[in-house]
Amino acid sequence: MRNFTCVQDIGNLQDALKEAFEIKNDRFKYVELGRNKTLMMIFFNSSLRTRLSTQKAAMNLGMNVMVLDINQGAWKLETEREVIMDGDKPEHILEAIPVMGSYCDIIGVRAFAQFENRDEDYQEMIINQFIEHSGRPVFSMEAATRHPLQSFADLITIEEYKKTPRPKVVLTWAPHPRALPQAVPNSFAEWMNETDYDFVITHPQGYELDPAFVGKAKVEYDQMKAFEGADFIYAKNWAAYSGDNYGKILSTDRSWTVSDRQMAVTNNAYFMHCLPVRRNMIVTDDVIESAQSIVIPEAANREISATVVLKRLLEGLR
Ligand code: AN0
Ligand code: CP
Repeated sequence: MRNFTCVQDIGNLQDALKEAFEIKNDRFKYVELGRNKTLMMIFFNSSLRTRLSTQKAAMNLGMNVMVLDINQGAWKLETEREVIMDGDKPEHILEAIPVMGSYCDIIGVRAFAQFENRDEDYQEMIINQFIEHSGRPVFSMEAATRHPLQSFADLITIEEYKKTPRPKVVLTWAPHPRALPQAVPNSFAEWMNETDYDFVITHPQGYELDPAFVGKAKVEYDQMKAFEGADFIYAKNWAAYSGDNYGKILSTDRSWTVSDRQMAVTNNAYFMHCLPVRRNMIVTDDVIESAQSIVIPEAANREISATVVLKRLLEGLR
């Protein structure tokens, strides 16, 4: 594998899952693969899980790791060409990227949607500049439109917990006080659409995702109807995608907060969320603390998805 930014990069999902369970069973199996190889993780945005699980994955593979938080200690980076750099940004990303590439073998990038210009976000300008100019394999640690390490961990988790071959999986919008990117729901939909699960998306009017990600998923605007008979509930907030509303909060309706009321109509569904989660906005204390909540094992599987991805990127170096 050369880069990892979307579901297509991982190829056959059954093979990827097989590898994930092999690694989960013996996470140091490939500890020689990364000897004297250096991972560089570049964060334009905050992180707890991605930072720790990806570093742990690199350690499982015997790699060395360097981490840079662009907004804490590095020079602020200009990202546009032809800008007269007389403002607050002392360095251009077009120099910074090849310099960073010269110190490492593989680069992970976290760069969220900026919500200034939908086309720029959906063209994945930042991560694509890394792919083009670093000379290294690049993987997404959540880019503007996708979070594939999360979605891969979500898939692993569903495979571990499912009780039927074709579970009903429901992605539900839930309220949040800040505008959040569509990367997690887009990516989750993209991965779910590659499975044969019964996959449903529910959200209020106006929160339609990019049709390219919705794909063959069923969209149901009535949250209670969507939850009926569900085996997995995957909650997430996102800001609007459509037209002039791009990046806007259109609703904070707390009747969409996942509570016992909605969980009661499911098939004793498991509750999932990528975390970090705001309690009593996205989900009630009772639901997230219930026996059906699998948010912690889901987060733990981030180490596994990252180990598989780094292993494949390392294999691609040879
Ligand atoms: C981010 C998001 O919604 O994309 C990261 C989630 C993994 N969440 C927040 O910024 C709260
Ligand atoms: N789920 C996830 O990516 O968490 P962090 O933002 O803490 O990395």
